[in-house]
Amino acid sequence: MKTLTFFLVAFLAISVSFGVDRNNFKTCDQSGFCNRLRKFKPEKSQYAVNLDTVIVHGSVLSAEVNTVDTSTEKKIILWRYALRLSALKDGTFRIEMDEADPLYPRYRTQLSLNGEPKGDSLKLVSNINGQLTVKNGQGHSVVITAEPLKFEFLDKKGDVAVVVNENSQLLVEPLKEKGKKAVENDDEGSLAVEAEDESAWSETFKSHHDSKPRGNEAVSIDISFPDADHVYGIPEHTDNFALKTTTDGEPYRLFNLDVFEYELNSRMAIYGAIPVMYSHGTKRSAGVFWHNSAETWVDVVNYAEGTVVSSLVNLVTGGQKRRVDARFMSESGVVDLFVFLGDKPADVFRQYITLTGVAPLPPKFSLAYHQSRWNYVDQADVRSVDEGFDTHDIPLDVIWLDIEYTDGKKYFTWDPIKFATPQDMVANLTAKGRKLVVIIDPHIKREAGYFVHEDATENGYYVKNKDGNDYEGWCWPGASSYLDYFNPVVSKYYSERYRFENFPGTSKDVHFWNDMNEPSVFNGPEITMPKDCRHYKPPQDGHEGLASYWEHRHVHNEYGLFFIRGTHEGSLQRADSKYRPFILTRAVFPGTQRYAAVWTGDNMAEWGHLAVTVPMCLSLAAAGVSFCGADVGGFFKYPEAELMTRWYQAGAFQPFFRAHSHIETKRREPWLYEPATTALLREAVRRRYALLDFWYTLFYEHSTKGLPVMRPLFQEFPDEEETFTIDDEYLLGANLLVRPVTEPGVNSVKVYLPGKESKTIWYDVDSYKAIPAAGYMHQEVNIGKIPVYQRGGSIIPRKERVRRSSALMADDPYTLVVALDVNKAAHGTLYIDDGETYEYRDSKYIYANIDYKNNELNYTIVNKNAKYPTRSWLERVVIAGIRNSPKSAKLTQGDKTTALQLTLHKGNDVLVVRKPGATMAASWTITFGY
Ligand code: NBV
Repeated sequence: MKTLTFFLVAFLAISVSFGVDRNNFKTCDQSGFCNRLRKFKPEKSQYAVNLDTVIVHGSVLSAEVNTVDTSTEKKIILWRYALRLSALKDGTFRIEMDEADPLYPRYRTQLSLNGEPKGDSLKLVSNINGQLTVKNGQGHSVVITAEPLKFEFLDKKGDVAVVVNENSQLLVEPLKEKGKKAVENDDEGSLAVEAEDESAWSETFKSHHDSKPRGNEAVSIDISFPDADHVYGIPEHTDNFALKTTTDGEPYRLFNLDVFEYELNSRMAIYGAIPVMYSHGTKRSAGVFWHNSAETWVDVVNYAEGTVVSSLVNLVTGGQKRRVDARFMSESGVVDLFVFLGDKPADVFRQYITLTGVAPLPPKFSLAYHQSRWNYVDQADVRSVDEGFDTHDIPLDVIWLDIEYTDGKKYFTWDPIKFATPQDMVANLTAKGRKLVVIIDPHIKREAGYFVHEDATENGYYVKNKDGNDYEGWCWPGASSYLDYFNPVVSKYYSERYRFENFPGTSKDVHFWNDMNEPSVFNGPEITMPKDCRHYKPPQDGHEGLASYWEHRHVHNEYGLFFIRGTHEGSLQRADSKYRPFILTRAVFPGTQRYAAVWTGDNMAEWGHLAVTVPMCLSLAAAGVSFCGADVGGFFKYPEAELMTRWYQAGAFQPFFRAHSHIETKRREPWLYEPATTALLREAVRRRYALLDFWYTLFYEHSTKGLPVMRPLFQEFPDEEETFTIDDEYLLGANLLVRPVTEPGVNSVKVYLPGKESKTIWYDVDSYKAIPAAGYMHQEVNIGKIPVYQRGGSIIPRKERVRRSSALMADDPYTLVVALDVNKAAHGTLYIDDGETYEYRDSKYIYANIDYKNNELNYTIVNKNAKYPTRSWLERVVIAGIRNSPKSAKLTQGDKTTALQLTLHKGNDVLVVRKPGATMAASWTITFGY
């Protein structure tokens, strides 16, 4: 107990000192493989295709690749590899390369793909002079140079869009047996592979020893993006959205880690790792997805950046100005690279999400406002916070409970004194349409009598240490072990803990927050699990010893995904798959979006941390995770009124909107500020609720079309170069441009309004004032102003009667805001359903097109057999940008026609149609007469 207290005090002490303790985390130099691979710069690639072995069948080209010793006349084969190039639907290719006959199987990432990717046709077009050309069904080709191996991916016009192994950094380190010199035989004789290096078999970081039982097994690949101005992606980092050249410092690191008090503008690893990268330039967008779950480092060289390094490299590339090169280096796994040929930003984002899956339609409450704190201390506290929102007329959908609700940090239990009657607490919330979210972390307290621990010990459910015994680390509960979710039996056991009977006090209105799932281990190397820990691998004949388990090193970045998959499964099954689960996760990996929303972890109440929420969420959204947000107000430290106000205003326009704070910070529920500030916070939350149906429609469309909800400007304006590096503003869907104020003490901010060329008009949503796009402009911002602009040509649904929770607004009427474009036309969509079940899958929803043109506004339900009997109706239509006032308007619905009242607000040219009263359950038309 003493050790535990000492440890926790020390831990909390670190957390109040502010600033990341860099010593806890490796630099590239301190990581054996990163250091080794960064030095690997062969003059030419050692890999060559054996042309006699090439087979093209269906959508796959397969061939043997060899590394060859060219130092002698004889050209001796050093090692053999199996290569596959597959053509996939939607303009995607995949390169896979593994050892032809590895000593043990090498790990292939298991969960990130949403099923087996669909193949396209692949034809061998030519095979001459050591070059193979293949073509997919869409007219993209790949030219493979056999020796040295190189892949050139050509767009439909025949221009090179992506090159792989241009810089000869393709590498698969062959597995070897310790103590024996690895020998590969071939027809010509045999050759010993390089002499043994001691560091290959063990590594030390601080006091942590990594036994590396399989030795070196790294993989790497380099990719060039000709014509690219920038590359983006590879979240999660605190850097700008457009990635920077790394050769003058550290590469970007992808290794899920609990880095508290993370630094800004850093390439250090934090909680999430998504190895997808997109390139963009005026000519095209392209992308790659490096499908690997081991620790990964990524180098970037942008030749246009003009650094010393890039100008040196310019010499190499013949001064080609527009080009970005990248290199992915992973500690283990196989070479598995998807290539996206775009050619627009929306195409590459979609190509990635086609592989890894969309975020399913979330329950509607989860898009509303969430109130969290570490911790609401007891039921009385929860009740008073809940009531506080009502007293102060601030809508709220969810209250969150952090780790202190448990009985001594034993998950799936409640503190018997502070949370003695959780059912009552939940009932009190649900009476107002509110929900509860409780935290479940992956560490399991090693305490005799705790059922999870007993079951896990008895049945061997824990991750094992390097010697094969249950691994024991330190976390919140003290001595802890970690369930091995890689074992399907364990995963099932874990999911079953969520059954209502196994977690009494919970109901369908209680949802889950999965924290610390990197996994965080306080006394582990880099605050995580040792890499030589052992995970389950399905038993297979002949697979013994090292072949019978995976090491944590192979699966690290995927651990958190297995964990949340279990939570998702459990949340579904507890209510017979009737209700949509809501889960929040901190660790991130490709595919996470299929199960959970993501927040950006332990940020700080500082302006820089507010600003970074935009590039961080933009980058996650491009990498498939649209449901993203940051702790509103900042986790550590206390936000003074101005910062708190600006953070609420920003959060109200980001997908996941939750206030959260550290246990040691001053309480900060909105009414604890001066009344003037409380009013501003209230207003920000109310603005979120007014737009909730807009958000819900965007998420519905994400689930059907796969495009990010939060978008960089260049996704919609791909030819406008100024937008390529803008990451302090963004679009929600295609039509709402948001430029949150993230600077203190300003009364004006610079806003870029794109679309000059196409004569786009933007409407300030507060005044409906039309602003023709002309690039940068200055926007005045008093403390109440949130710079948000609606794109001309769009229609956005709103609900103006804001109530205590979103559920209470379900039947409320709509206001439609029609913002006209230069042609006096506009289009929008609206999605309506019950907000929480899966019945929409049986047509119990409404999806409508709303179109304004030729003096007519049409609401047309698109799903023909729509069976959702909404009671919502049309309360108001606002038409912005109308010059001439129509004299009359009439509504036609079914066989009924009604005359409507109109008011024109001159100056801003806004026409308001009052109370049309049409039901939203059937199509209607409003016709304007002149
Ligand atoms: O569970 C406590 C916190 C939580 O409030 C926070 O949001 C997480 O990111 N958790 C981390 C544990 C450690 C915090 C120092």
